[in-house]
Amino acid sequence: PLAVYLNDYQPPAFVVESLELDFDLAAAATEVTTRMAVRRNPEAVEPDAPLRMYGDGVELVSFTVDGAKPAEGLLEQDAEGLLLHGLPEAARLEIVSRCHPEQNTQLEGLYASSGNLCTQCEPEGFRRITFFPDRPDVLTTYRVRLEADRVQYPVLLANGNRVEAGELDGGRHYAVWEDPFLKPSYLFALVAGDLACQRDTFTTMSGREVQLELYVEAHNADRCDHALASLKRAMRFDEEAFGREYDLDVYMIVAVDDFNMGAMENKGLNLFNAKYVLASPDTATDDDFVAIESVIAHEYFHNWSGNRVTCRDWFQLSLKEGLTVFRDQEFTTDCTLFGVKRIDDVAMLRAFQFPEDAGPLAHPVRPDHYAEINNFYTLTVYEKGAELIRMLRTLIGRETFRRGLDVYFERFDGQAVTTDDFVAVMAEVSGRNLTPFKRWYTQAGTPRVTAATSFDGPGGQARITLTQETPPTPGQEHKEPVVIPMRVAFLDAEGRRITAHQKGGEVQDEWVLELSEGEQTFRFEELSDSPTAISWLRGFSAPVILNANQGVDELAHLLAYDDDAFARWEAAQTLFRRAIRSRIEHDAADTALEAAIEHALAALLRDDAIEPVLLATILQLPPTRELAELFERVDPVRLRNERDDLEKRLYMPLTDAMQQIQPKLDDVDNGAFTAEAMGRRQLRNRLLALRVAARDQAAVPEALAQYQKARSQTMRMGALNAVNELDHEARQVLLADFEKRYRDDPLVLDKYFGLQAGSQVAGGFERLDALLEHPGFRWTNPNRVRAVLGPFMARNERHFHQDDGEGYRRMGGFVEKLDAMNPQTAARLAQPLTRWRKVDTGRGEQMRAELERLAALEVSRDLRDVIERALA
Ligand code: DPP
Ligand code: ZN
Repeated sequence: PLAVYLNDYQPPAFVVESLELDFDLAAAATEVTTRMAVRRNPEAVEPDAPLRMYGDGVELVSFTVDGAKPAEGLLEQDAEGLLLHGLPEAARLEIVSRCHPEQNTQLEGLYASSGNLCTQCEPEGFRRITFFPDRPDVLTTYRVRLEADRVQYPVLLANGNRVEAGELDGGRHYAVWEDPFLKPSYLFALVAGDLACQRDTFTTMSGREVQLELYVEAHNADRCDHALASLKRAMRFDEEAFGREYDLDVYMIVAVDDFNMGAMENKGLNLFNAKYVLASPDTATDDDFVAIESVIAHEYFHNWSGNRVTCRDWFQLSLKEGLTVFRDQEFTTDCTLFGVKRIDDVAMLRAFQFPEDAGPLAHPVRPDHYAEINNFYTLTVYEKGAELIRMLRTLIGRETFRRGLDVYFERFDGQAVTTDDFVAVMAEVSGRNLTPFKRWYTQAGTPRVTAATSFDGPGGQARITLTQETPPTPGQEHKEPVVIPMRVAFLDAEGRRITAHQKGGEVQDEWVLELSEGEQTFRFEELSDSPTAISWLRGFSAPVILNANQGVDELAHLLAYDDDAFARWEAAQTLFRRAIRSRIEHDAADTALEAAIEHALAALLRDDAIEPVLLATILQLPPTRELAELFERVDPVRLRNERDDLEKRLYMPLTDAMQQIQPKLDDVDNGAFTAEAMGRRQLRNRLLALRVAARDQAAVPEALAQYQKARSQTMRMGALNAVNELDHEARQVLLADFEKRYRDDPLVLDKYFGLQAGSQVAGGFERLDALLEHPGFRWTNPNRVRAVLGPFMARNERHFHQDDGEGYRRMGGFVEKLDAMNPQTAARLAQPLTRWRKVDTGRGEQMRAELERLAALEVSRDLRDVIERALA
């Protein structure tokens, strides 16, 4: 496909001074009247350029300029929409157009879901509703009139404040909404439907009362409390931590069943995938509760980082997403215990973003070209983008960073800006030259850092030498060094931090070393003791792959004592990785190493002081997809088997120790939703799963009993997850019961689909067939499709990577089928196939063959873009 380039950016030829949209809503065909006042943009490059209005699948009914039809030849319709030539300095346009919500299975633009009408406009959905200069740097105020059948669509919502409503003849009614804030079209939203409203209020820090309204289908009205409580916590947090106050009088959230993304931050009217709203203890796990809280917060935080200050163009997507993920991570950390949130974020980055950054779809946090912007809502733009913000804060300090944010929001309020603008503010407030830092935005790939140390006895000196290198990525052969903040501490034999100073510096017990060259040496003097271990990259201070060549004893010491939760967890992860690497590379287990790991884990299980949630997290081995990154190419089936076998070997001797902890966790299913209660449940479920994996005979009946007695979804899923890899009757019994219990509850049914599709138990293809035949399965519902295809490709190595290629052909076929309905979701689900170069040659060639088969078909631009990059 043809690419769009950042370097081609030009300001819009026209500004839109105001916009009125009238919707005559119906599912089959909706007529839209668009009235806008346009004026030539003084910043435009060409003084007499035409006005570009994008339109995608929209029928043009009529068009007038200042009340008259444009003269012959002035209005041009092309593949992208409309071009209007010969406009004067200012003009009023009126466009009548038509779109077809019911036929819209792409779920971009205006579409129908569960009998309701709703919209998704980011990034380029507005042009599927009407003709408009649909680009994020065209900001205007909106007045929206909605008219619809009163019985079918009793609720009519749009952005801003409702200023008028009333009844009309013929069983119809209307509502008028005005949004006083300037916004780009991607933040437009409307909803028409039959929905129940749960209400609450929030008083802002300046004493204004805001109405909070959560709209769901009536049968879900009892699953809204958590979302509303989360929203209020997020609103308070943004005031307290960032000084940001809400601005409209009402904040609305609508839950939608069919939704491509997680949620959407439309001004004053968020639309949410129902999965990130609805929760009750019977239907949602603790993880679901936490995810809901973080997505609610994320979309709320966008009100400032994204809406009040928005992106100039889509290359700047991380301006709002990286910053907003950073903000929601801060919020969740605040609600969580003991740094485990940080560990979870790092685990996700490693399992998903690092592979992306090392594969054919690698791209910079601020890309410089794209063929389809839908494919750039990635872990790199979001999660790595958030790491960049975090590093900036580490480099300039918390207070300076906070001041910079204040300046940023104030200076650019109501504007569409760039990541360069953001960094420039941080440079200004800190007085630092951050130009070298900006390479993080423009260079793809995960930097590799090597650390070496030497010591000169107690009271002596230490030297740390750090080197860095970023591997080539598609289109970027040569990389420059980036600025890497490396947080380190020296630990003594009891695990206490050692003090020292750098030349001319203060005595400290922790440092942030700034590595900005290819290689640098840092010197420390007057160490108070001789270090037993070095705690590296504390808090995961930079998104890099570190090789510190630490010995097993040093890692065990960190695992036992490190006061940084990340570094403690990382010590265990490093040991696990080393054991796996040895098994794969030397075809044999390193028995001494594995014995040492077992010994360290045993000590951890005896440690009464460790927080349950941290223990649960540390005990978990890395997932296969992360381990695959250790190798050039690897057989994923073998890797999974070795991983599972390592888990079994390590924990078999520890089943007694695990059993002994369990009685302390007997009371966990108590309905409490504190971080502590959730952490204890997590540990209980982890121990159960590890005991099953370690073939502890007593564990299976315990899982059955836990399932039967469970009063919460967390404990029920804990039991199911524990037995899901067992070819055992218990598994079938529980799954059958679970399906029966929840077959009419789509969100819980998705869990059932995920368990079945993600299990490696024999018969994976038969189960796959059965799931697709299940009455609850619909190809048009992204959650359902993802629930089946996602876990099958992510966790079911045995079937997805079956050596005859059956798994690849099946998934390729599904992607092809889905692509005809929903290209955005299809392109996303195709991504595991793009990893063919990482898979052993025999399988890799079959994956590639499936991609080539798809490439030869007429596929969507979204899917073609992914496939072409994967094959390049
Ligand atoms: N709704 C998506 C998000 O919040 C895209 N903006 O990240
Ligand atoms: Zn976002």
